[in-house]
Amino acid sequence: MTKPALFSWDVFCKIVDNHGDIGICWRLCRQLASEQGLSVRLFVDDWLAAKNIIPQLDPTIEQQSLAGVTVCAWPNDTTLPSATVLETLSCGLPQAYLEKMVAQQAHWINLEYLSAEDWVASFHGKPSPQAQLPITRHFFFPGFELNTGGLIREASLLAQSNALINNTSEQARFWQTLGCEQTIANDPTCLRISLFCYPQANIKNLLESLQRLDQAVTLFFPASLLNSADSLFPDFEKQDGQRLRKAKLSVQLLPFLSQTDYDRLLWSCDLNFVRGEDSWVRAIWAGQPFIWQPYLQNEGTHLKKMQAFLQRYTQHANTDVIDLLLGAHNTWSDAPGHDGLAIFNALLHMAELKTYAAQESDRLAQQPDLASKLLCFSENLKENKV
Ligand code: TRH
Repeated sequence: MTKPALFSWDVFCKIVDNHGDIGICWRLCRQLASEQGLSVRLFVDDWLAAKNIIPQLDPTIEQQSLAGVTVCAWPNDTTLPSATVLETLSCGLPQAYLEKMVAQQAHWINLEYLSAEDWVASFHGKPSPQAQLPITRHFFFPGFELNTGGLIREASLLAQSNALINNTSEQARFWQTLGCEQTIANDPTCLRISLFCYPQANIKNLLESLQRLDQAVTLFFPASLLNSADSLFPDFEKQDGQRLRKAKLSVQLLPFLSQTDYDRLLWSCDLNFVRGEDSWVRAIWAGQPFIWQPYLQNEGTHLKKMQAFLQRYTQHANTDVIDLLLGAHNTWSDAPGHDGLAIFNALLHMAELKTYAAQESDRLAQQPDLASKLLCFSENLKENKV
């Protein structure tokens, strides 16, 4: 069997639920192709679900080239592996494909879930020899410290965000593409909040906190997700198909945005509610205050994950900022003993939270990004340095 070209990568993505799996894979594949010059094939099991994140995808074509990436249907028994195979989030690889990987001595890396917990650094990069086949799988853990796999960040991301925030006509154009220019023009000083969360989030507390605030607020809400807007905002007056209002609080319903426009929304809002994994990382890079809701897990595991992140993320904060961030996160995720006023308090201190969020975004951006670390890791595998 001929050996595959060294710069060719296969990435595997199974869409379990929501948009995180494909969101992460699509972003990473584009970056590996455009910034690292790799030839990348992305194998996806569910094309209809993938279309939410890759709208150009034509589900009737088995293999297509999009944004420099070859997007492919799940491999069949004749598919030959590339030199490096990236399984994502332990999605599993087809048996026949795995056997060919052994024959071709392909390198096998599994990209794990992001967590700020202490154990991550000790597991990152570790080999896991397989009992059934003479091949080794390697764990690659994203993370917040230098001794982990880092965070996904495109080379020009922070520059792009600064360019939009500092250019009022670009900003206006962006609001126009969302159909929100009138909302923004009517009250340019209103507090802008994006809301992407799981149904269990403490939305009742958020709405009460916003009503108490002595400031107009616009909430940008992806109407295609979560519960229907009617059940979330039952006593709001419908202004038109896309807008609801109650006193100083407006809700702007949004369609599911492209990843690029979703980034722009995060950059343009004063506060972002994010969830899961990918939107969480994007909110960090946005440099705006955010409140993250972890993906719900049994026995409160998600709350442990949240505490680990907050402990790490607030390492350089003063006690006031620590209290504000911990309080607001605990209330949003309904952690035991949370303080009913914590989100309101956070809303009263947006300037301090903004300064801290910008500082942390810049600080974390000093570290190498995940794609660069992944490439470096795979080079070390080839040279038997791992
Ligand atoms: O959709 P999620 O809840 O995904 C989750 C998590 O990744 C979780 O860890 C995982 O176990 C589960 O999936 C299977 O949240 P996440 O990770 O933020 O992914 C959302 C993606 O959708 C992200 O790439 C941003 C993108 N997005 C848009 O492109 N447009 C939008 O309008 C919105 C709201 C999101």
